[in-house]
Amino acid sequence: MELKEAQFTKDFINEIRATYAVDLKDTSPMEQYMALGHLIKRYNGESWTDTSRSYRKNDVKQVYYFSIEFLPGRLLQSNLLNLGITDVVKKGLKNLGLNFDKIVQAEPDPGLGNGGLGRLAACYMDSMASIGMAGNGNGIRYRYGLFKQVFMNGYQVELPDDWLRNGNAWEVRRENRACLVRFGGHVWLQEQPDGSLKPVYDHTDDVLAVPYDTGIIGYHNVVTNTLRLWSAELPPNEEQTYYSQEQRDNIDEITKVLYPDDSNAEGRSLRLRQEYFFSSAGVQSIVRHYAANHTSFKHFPQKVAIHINDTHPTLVIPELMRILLDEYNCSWDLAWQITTSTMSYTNHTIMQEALETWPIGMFQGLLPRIYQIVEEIDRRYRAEKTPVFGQNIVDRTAPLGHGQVRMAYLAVIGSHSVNGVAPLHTELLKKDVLTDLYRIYPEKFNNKTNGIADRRWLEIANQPLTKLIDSKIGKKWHANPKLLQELSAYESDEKFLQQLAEVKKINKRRLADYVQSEMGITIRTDAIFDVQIKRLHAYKRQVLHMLEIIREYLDIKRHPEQSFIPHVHIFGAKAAPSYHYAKSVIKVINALADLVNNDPDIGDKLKVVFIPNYGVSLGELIIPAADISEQISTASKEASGTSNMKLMTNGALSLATMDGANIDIVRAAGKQNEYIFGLTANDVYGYYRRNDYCAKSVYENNPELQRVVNALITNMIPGITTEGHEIYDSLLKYNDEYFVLADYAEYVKQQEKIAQDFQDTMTWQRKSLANIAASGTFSADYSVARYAEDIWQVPYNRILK
Ligand code: NBG
Repeated sequence: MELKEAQFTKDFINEIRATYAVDLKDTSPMEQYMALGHLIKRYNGESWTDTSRSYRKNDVKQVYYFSIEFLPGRLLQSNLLNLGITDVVKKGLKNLGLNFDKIVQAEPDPGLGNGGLGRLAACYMDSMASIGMAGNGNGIRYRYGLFKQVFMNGYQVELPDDWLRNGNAWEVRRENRACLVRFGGHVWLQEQPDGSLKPVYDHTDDVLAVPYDTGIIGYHNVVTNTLRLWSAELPPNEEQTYYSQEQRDNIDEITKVLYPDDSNAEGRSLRLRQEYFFSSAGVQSIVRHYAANHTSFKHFPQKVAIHINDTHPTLVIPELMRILLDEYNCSWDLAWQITTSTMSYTNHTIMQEALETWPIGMFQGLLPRIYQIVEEIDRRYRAEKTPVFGQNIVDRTAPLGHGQVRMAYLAVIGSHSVNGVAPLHTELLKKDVLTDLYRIYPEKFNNKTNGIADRRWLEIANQPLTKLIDSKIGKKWHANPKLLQELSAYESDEKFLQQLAEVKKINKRRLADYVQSEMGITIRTDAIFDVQIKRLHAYKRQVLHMLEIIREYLDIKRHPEQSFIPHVHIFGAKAAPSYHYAKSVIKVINALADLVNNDPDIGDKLKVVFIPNYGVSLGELIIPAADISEQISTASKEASGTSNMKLMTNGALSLATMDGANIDIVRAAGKQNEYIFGLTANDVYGYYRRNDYCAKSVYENNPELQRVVNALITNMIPGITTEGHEIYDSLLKYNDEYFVLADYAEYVKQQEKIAQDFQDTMTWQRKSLANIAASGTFSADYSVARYAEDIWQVPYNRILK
């Protein structure tokens, strides 16, 4: 948008006065941030209205991306960037004597997601708007985001994240678009005068779903899409109904907290209520919007695509069926045809425990009408498929089985497309996790490799690098990130490689300053910054990284005279509060950090930094500073990974197993530019098949490994008696479920190679450059373009191949 500095300063001062009734000099950075947010929202108001109007007027097909998590990160900088007014606003604020960075920091980072899944949903929102696609988000407005993590005596402690305390500058409450969501009660079918059956409800618990909309601004294209998050409230008190405190609490609870767990299906009925709540409210509002502009539902799938992001929103399937059957008198066949042509589903994990199931009793009690519909879907599925595929396979895959409602199976059966998030992951879905359903519906399965929001991870998070790239290849890559490939032309340009090294230094300095001021740890910026940032999970193997630190520590202690390339190990990770083992790993790494960081024999050769409360904003600080990107999951377990892509774009070299999208990164940047080690997915499946993995014999055959693992139980690391034993036992007593010991030797070899290679700055920077240049292909712009073409069948404006 066009904006003159004088206009901006005038508007900003007026906004401050109108909102806070004080002079600018008396405002806090939080107040300045809120005023700025409101002002920008107002500046963008017309574009938002115009976008919705034009979608309506042209009857454009719309995508609705349903996700129980959205992890957008702070919005101020990305909105300024996408509107193209960053410089004007920065200059204006500076001339008013304000500190832009402080204002940026005042914005709370909405923690409405756990990790990759939620962050991906947010990246996709940004990209859909940026390529000019009519894409809407639909989720939950949690009152409290993911817990704030602090460490006390090295243990993780969870504090509430009160992100709405000062209000939310970006959202608009739309009470006039609220709808009722029904839970519980009784339902029966009553014959109507025309002979049809209609459900009658009795004693239901009704909840009012109120939408809060946030404009998602596209990159330099005057498009503003909508992210709609629902909040649960008391219904209007029409019939003078009295609500007990318990009923009020029950309603409040629905949108109070995000489940702090991204892999285990929570068996709690509150989670199911959350899922139905936002699925139902979302579908109701889509149908209402559609019905206001169309007379027949026949063409609904030509106008609406509903995407199910992991299993949590699967109830959109029976909910759309319910509305079409009960409220619009569609026949079952027509309703089913409309529903399946509208729905598509992404699976995000191969971990069995993450495929949600609900006990039928609980499901039926909470959602009686929806259960009737699921039962009918199940009955028809069995009737249709048994004659063709046989009883066994149909029993294994039907929506109802073993007393459970099986959400992933319902999602596959009720959708026209099922995709994995990296080529290996999609293959494993076909071969293993969903193999029976793949036999029945091979045509539904396809791959859509994940992507990231390059503009956030480079232009916002890494301005020094952005400037350097722009100076060489111009700015066209901002809108078409594959053009980063043009940087390859500079691989032998030593001056450029030197500049690249300087940029990395600046970013390392920035992180080092943070670590110094927040944690009191001094780290040297000429050390290798070796970064592992992701949720804490056994399969992601933070333990393997931990063993390497013990090895390095023991090495220096035994040979203090030997030269050692300084190494800083940086972690960011939250553990689910109920995930005991993960919390023990945090404690051990913190204890190890205390030992290493305070040992005078070690000095500044080796440092361990576990930065608390990892999230999007800390990612923006850590990622640009990384030399090494640790992507060391057991092969076959990480569906894709996305921090691997962000780190690559910022010039980090991957220390990685051949898992998830690491495989694609290696293919894009070249194996010689990464550090690859360990078992492949085939190797892992081979062990499963033969059942012959023996962690103990790996241990017994490697004296160095013994020394390292024994450190967990020999009091070398103070304060971890039980936690050290737990990890030790997981490796040796319980036969090392995630093959940490099997991969140890190769991992160490790669770490040694890294230390060697790091000394040759030119070669290192050449590898770094190869990663940056090849990373454009992982932009979410391309990922959503592929979803648009292959799955959603919706148009978009920007040409992306
Ligand atoms: C996660 C996977 C990651 C993947 C993201 C985004 C869940 C359930 N899955 O590997 O573990 O990158 O989804 O697809 O959070």
